Amino acid sequence: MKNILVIGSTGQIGSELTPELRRLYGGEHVVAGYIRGAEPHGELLEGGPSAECDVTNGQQIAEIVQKYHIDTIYNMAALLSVVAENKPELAWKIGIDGLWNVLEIAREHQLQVFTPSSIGSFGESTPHWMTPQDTIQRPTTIYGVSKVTTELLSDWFHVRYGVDTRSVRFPGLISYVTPPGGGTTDYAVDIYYSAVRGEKFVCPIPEGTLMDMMYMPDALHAAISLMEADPAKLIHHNGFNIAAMSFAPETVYAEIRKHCPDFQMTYEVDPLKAAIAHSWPDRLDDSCARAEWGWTPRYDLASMTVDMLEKLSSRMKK
Ligand code: AKB
Repeated sequence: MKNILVIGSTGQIGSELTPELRRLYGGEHVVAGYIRGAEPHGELLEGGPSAECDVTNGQQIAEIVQKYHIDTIYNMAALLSVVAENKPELAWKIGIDGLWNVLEIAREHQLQVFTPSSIGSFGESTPHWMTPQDTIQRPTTIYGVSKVTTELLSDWFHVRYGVDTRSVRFPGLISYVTPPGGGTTDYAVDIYYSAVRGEKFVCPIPEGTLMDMMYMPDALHAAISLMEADPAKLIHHNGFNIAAMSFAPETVYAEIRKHCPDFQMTYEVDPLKAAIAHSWPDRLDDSCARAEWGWTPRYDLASMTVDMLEKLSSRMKK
């Protein structure tokens, strides 16, 4: 039986990943790690053990690993791209110094580690259409620089010390549970909130800008199935391209209007978000993930939109 620590359990992904891991492995086997000021509440607090766990504090992580006999860490602590650009030192401290702490503890205790990478690990010079698994990675954001470093450092700990490190490059993630906050792809979540509230949506990303996106249930499924994958079948370990859908603002707007015909959208482009979005791929080629560990997404834009609108509407009525 696995004993799992989720670092960043109250964040955008952690707040849904932790309950899903508890459902699969049992509540008592999954520790929700949080930082002061972002304590768990409700199901996250009640569904299993929780512990203060600042990724920049190696001693704290080591104590939790020992206390709960942890064998697996999901290291979800990170700043998203726009926030990182405004707080580069903090982004590095959390993303890379924090990762170093996690990997060192993993080396000592031979733990399995998942640390997300992102479409942000690519840059202008990357082929934008059907971006290959192994290609040019010269990002121009600190977020991207830290994600490439995450992939390389995780690979290095695997090759040098045999640590079982694994990761995927997440697209923009869309969910009705915890709002993202500070990413370039956040508009693709915000647009659903505006539609359900009956408000006009002001889009910060220019018309025609394609980016990979994914519904949160598929993202959770990707992380967990990669961690469960047979190591003998893995050629890559870190930075797997995964893809589900790719769209521009006008495409998701048109899809939402099929269900909310009065919904309106205008553009007020944010230059930083537009520049970051422009440097990222339009569509990833995820054939290595499909071949090596059987990755397949369950949601496309149409099925995600039906589910998002239904779930958000019922949450907002409560
Ligand atoms: C962001 O926009 O920063 C993230 C990402 C794609 O990594 N959602």
